[in-house]
Amino acid sequence: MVVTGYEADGSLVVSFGGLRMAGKYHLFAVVALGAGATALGAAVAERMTGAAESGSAVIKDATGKQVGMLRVATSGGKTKITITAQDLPPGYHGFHIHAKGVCDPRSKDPATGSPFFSAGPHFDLDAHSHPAHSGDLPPLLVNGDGTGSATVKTDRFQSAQLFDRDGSAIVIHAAPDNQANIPKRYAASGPDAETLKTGDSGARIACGVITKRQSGRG
Ligand SMILES: [Cu+2]
Repeated sequence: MVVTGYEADGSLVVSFGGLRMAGKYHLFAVVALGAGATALGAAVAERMTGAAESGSAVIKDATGKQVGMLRVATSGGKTKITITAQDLPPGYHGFHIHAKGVCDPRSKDPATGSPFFSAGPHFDLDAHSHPAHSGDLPPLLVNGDGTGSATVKTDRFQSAQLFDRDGSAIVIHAAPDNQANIPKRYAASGPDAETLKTGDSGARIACGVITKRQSGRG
């Protein structure tokens, strides 16, 4: 809502997203009406886009032990991702959203033997390479006591987009993610196909299927 001017008699002229209303408005009523319209507009927009949808995941290692929790929620065009983890090897770990909501530790990558092959490649809404995939995230720092936590906001996807036909999963890797940052003095032709796929994050050590939760229901 914007106060766009004053009539000759001193009453306010206000506009609500293109709707122009002239007349005598008590200033308090105008402010209250404006705030109400803004909140209603945001609620309607979130309902229409599914942006109010949020998700969570229980993250487990290959033995089935829970090693973390993830929350995902979109608001104002950005998706907030919150992870808390424990009982992981200290150091930096590649940390991404993967394309399929299947965390099977017996599903082995035929090339590397890594478990959780079932989670598929990095989640991507287009044909990006690493680290431009929609589901690519900053590496997770695990402390000396095995715990780690991080909160990051991304504008690369909306949480509702994670709940596509085959779902999505969060994966923690054994090695740091180099974000395909390979200086020319190491490789004149730049990062190779393998690095552009995963950032050399190594084996998948933990995985969690991201499941839907509606905002306002806990
Ligand atoms: Cu990954």
